[in-house]
Parts: sequence; C-alpha cells; structure tokens
Amino acid sequence: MSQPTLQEALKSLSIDNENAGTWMGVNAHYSDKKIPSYSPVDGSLIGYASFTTDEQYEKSIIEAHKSFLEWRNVPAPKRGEAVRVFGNKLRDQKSALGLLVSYEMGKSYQEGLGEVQEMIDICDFAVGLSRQLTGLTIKSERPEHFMMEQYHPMGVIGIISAFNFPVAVWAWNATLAWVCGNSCVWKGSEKTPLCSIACQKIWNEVTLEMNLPKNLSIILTGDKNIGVKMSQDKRIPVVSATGSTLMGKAVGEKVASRLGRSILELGGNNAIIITESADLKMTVTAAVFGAIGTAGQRCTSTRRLIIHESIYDKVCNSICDAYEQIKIGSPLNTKNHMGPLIDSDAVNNYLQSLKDVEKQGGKFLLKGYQLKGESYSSNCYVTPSIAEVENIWNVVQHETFAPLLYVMKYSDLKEALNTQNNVPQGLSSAIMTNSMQEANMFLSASGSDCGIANVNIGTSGAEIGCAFGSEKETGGGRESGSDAWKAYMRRVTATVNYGSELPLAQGVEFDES
Ligand code: UN1
Repeated sequence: MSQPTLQEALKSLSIDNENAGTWMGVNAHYSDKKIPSYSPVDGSLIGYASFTTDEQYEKSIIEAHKSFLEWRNVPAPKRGEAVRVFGNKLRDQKSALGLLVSYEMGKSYQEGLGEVQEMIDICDFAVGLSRQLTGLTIKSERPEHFMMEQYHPMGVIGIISAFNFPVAVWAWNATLAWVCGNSCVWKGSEKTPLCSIACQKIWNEVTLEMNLPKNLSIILTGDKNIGVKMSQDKRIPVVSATGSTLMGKAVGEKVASRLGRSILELGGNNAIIITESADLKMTVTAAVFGAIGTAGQRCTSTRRLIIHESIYDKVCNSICDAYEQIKIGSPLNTKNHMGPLIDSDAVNNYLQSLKDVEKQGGKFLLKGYQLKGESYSSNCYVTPSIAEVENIWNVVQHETFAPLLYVMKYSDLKEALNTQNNVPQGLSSAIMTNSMQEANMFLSASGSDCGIANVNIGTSGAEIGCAFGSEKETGGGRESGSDAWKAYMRRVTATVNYGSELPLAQGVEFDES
C-alpha cells in the first residue's frame, strides 16, 4: 500500500472545505466559532471544524434518540451488516485515514495505519458479536417455569475520546454500541477534529447507501464544556470516556450523581519487570517501542522499567544504545521512529517533568530536550529521556504523557511486584522472563494488579479481542473485546410461566379465596 500525499488523503476523505463544520448525521452544521486544526508535524493549518452550539447540541441529542428508537428494532445481525460495510470502507480508506491520523496527531504513519487496522478489527469483531448477543437461561425453582436474561440497547451512548487515538477508540465504542442497537454522540478531542469528521463521513456513506436512520452517529465538537454537558445529560444513559484521570474523575462524578453509567478508560503508569532470565533482544524492542511509540503518548506507553539488579547495567546500556539509534522527525517519513508531541503545552509539560525529576534527585541516563530548527518547525519535537528514579517520588507516581522512561532496580520478584503495583494507576504491565514460576506469579492474584498483564510482550499494542481497561485510577471500565459489549446494554431477567398454576417463589403460600 503506497503512502498517499496529504492532498490525496484529504481528497479521498472528502475533507476539502475551508470549514468542515460539525456533523449531525449526514448533515454538516456550522457555527461562528471555528476550531483550527494545526498539524504538530510542521505547524501547518490543516483546516477548521466548528464548535457545536447549544442549540445544535440540543437538536443532536433529540435526533440521536429518534434514530435509536428506529434502530433498536432492526435485527442485530442486520445492524452488524452495516458495521461490516463500514469496515470494508475503512479498508478502502486505510492509507488515507492513516495518513490523516499521522498528520493531525503526529504518530508515525505506520502507527496511523495500525490505528485504522484496529478500527477494521473491531468492525469484524462487532459483526460477529451481532449474532452473539447472548444471555443465560436459568433453571427455575418453580414447575413449568423458566428464566432467561435478555440484553437490550440503552439509548444514546456518549463517547468522549482523546487526541492520542483519534479514530480507533471511537470505533471501539461506536461499533459495539451500534450492533447492540444504540445510537452514538461523539466528542472527539478538539486537537484532532478533522479525524473525527473523516470518520463521520465514511459512516455517512454507509448510512446513505443502506438507508439507515440518519443520526446513529453525531459529532459534538468543542472543549470540555461539551463533555460536562454530556456527563450531566440524563438523555445519555451511558458515557464512555477515554483520556486523563483528571477528566475521567470529572465525568465519572457527574454521571454517577445522576445514576447514569460510565465506562472510564483513563491513565496508566505501565511498567515492565525485567527478570534475570529475560531475553535481552526482545526486552529492548519491547521497552523501546513501549516508551517512544506514539512519542510516549499512549495510555499503554511504558513508563517504568523494574530491572533485576544482576542485569541492571547491561539492560540500561542496551536500551541507551537503542535510543541512540532512534530517528526523530516527520512521522510521515517512514525512516523516522518518533514524531512530535501533540502541541507546545505537551512539550512544556514534558520539560517541566524533567525538571521535577532532577529536583527529586533523579539521575538522567539520557536527558531529553526540545528540538529546534527547520525540520522541527512546529516546535513540538523532543528527544526522549531515561532517568534513574525511586518509585515513590511524586513525579514517578504521575503519568507524564511523553517519552520519559524511568528505570529502577529490584532484587526479589515480590519486591518488584510491589513496586509495580505501588502507583495510583493500573492499566498495563509486563514481565520479561523465561521462568514459568515467575510468569505465573506475575499473573496470579498477588501478582500484577493491572487490567492488562503481558508475559514476554511490552505494555502497549493490545489487540481488540480482549477487554481493555483497568481498576484504580484507570477508572474500572472495559472497552473493545471480550464481554465489554454488555456495558452498552441493559439486562432484563425474564421469568416465564408456561403452566396453568401460579406457584410463588420461595414456597410462599398466598390464597386469596
Ligand atoms: C490508548 O492509548 O488510549 O494497546 C489506547 C494499545 C492500543 C490502544 C491504546 N491498542 O497500545
């Protein structure tokens, strides 16, 4: 698949207007307040989207609800058919959308393609799921009775997603929500509004070709106030929010206060435990990709390496050597490994964290800095850092969304596990080992406390087939595979009496004559 130019990609995705608006189903809506989208790759203005006004918001929720009322009566496998067509269109647009992701967000083109592939994968999963929305049947204690569980759609699902996965995370939520019979309203990041619009336009083609209800997907464009509105809106029974712990706490509190349901997938502070028997080659690749992939801006990025003391120097040296080979520059150039951070706030935040590490007594094996000059004209490029720290330091306990990797020593696996778990977040974790005992200890109840626990794989790059998320400050929600679909449905327990008597449960006698 050859790499398109930006112009070719935008043309293919039908993003040619000066203002791409905001989208209520198949209709564009415009407002006076525009959001410019600047590429972190070269600082260029790619285009504009417009903010959703209060009036447009109101109309959007009403229209999304109307579409839900129609859609819930469409047989689930037919709903799956629409998602299958969507997945095929994503296959056709993979290189164009992958390129836009790369240019608007800054991740490498390879990772942009990977993100679109993740959308295609979840479409396939959702198509299969549309024939597997199963519930249990349960034996009744009463004669001539049976009990069953039925799952029904919830209504309008609110999706809030972050800049770092500007298309895949929406697809994880939307495709499952659709096959379950819901409609969706989506607040993507205001840092990547054109990615949202590109996705909407692809879905719109499906809507028109298959004559689907017009507003199964609506984009709500704006800042955090839109997220606040969605969280408070009783007409949105489920809000799925992916992003920082700070954002998730605000959403979770508001949704809980109206007894709504939230699916929260928030920050991580992911560690790899590197044991004495670890395969060094695999370890270095896993750690380096985990730490500098997406410039450290994945919620699964590797933030900490907990290394056995006997191999500590060797591992650190090998990783530093690998870092020396990392090419930083335009993510559209496939020779580069690492692109820019999302914006200058992210750069400042990174540089501040480096100062904090120093203040707390950290020792840099490699100290990052901002790259200047013509090739880095967006001012968003930095070099990655590796620092020796102590796990309990404040800065280490926080998630710095940047290529900042911490290293620390351990002597005993139990101690390493304590260190790994001793952070507020819990998303992803990994152990590199060839010892069955160590691997199983890591996976046991007293092992890793994370929602993702990998053996001989890094912390990032999870497949869609499994549920994604974790407890602690990661928020407790699960998205994508396994039984995550249940969060988009309400469960009904139905007891059926096919006899001609009315025996009461628990043997209660009631004779009204
Ligand atoms: C995220 O960073 O919010 O596991 C999602 C991964 C990707 C998804 C990351 N499949 O790294």
